[in-house]
Amino acid sequence: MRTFYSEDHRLHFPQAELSGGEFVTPFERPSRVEYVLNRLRERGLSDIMAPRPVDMAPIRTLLDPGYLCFLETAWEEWKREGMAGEIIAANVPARGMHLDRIPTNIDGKVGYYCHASETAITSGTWAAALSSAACAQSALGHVAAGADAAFALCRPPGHHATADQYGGYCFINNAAVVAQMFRDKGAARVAILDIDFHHGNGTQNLFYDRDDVLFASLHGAPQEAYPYFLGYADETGIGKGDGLNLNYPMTAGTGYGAWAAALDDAIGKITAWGADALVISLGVDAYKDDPISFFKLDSDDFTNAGRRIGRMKLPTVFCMEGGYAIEAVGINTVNVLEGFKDI
Ligand code: OKS
Ligand code: ZN
Repeated sequence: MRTFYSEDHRLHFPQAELSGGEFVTPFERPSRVEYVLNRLRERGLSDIMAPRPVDMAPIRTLLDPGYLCFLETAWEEWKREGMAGEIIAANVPARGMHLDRIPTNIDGKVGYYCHASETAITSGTWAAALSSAACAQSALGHVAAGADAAFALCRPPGHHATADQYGGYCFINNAAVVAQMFRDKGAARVAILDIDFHHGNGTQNLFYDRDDVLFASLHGAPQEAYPYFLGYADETGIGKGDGLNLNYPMTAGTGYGAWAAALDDAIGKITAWGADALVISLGVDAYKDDPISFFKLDSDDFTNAGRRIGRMKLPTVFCMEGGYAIEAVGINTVNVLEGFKDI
């Protein structure tokens, strides 16, 4: 299986993440990718290529123009305003306020376009987010040209990003862009299966009312886990998208038995629906030692999950999402890919 990877991910490396009331070195850091690359090579998956330049057209189809313009210019405006540090949202529109009037001041705009303040923007964030999307797009191109599957080693990740909000370390929803491009290239029904520990709120939002893209997500229950305000089982889609949003929230301590049962249920529904292409939001933070998550999967369980996904025999694009148990991120990610190939 070919991997698409860009060194430009390094351009996004904030000094700080707001966590537990302290500034800490971000969990989502450049070295995560090095562990995945090393493991790919160690296992002989050394077909690793740089992506082609990003294609803005499908990104513009899916995302809000004001949001894209904000991401492109935020750092410049922030500096022009004399702000000393990295961009961190401090004021977001809350209950009882205007949710749709965009401030002109950059500090206000940051709040408008952000849904979670742990995520900082720096000078290189936009370039890195574009390089991440480019990896996803090239992986899609490889599969559209006839490969069974491809792996986009995306960084920063994407599944929390909506049409007009960043957060949860995500800026551009790479998996959503791939799904849209599968559609544009003629796939009638595209399924996105999100096995990251966190609910893919951005992906859910983007396709909630659509009948051409099914979204299924296995995640920590929103009462207990970020993103807290979305991801309940009764969110099933709306209008013609009704029935095509499948959430599997699970409680703290969930192990592979219950998790795999949810995975099999999702796979069964994707198959019954008749998907003809598949996008996997591949986070490995369901791992037992992940520092910010609470499921109990072992490394071997990721191989098994990959096997189950492979049995669908669909053209598949894997997009890297989360996973922060740094020593194990490479092993767990590559285990999914190897299980998939194995079937
Ligand atoms: C809040 C924790 C923020 C978690 C962001 C989750 C990022 C992730 N202190 N998403 O899949 O891994
Ligand atoms: Zn995650």
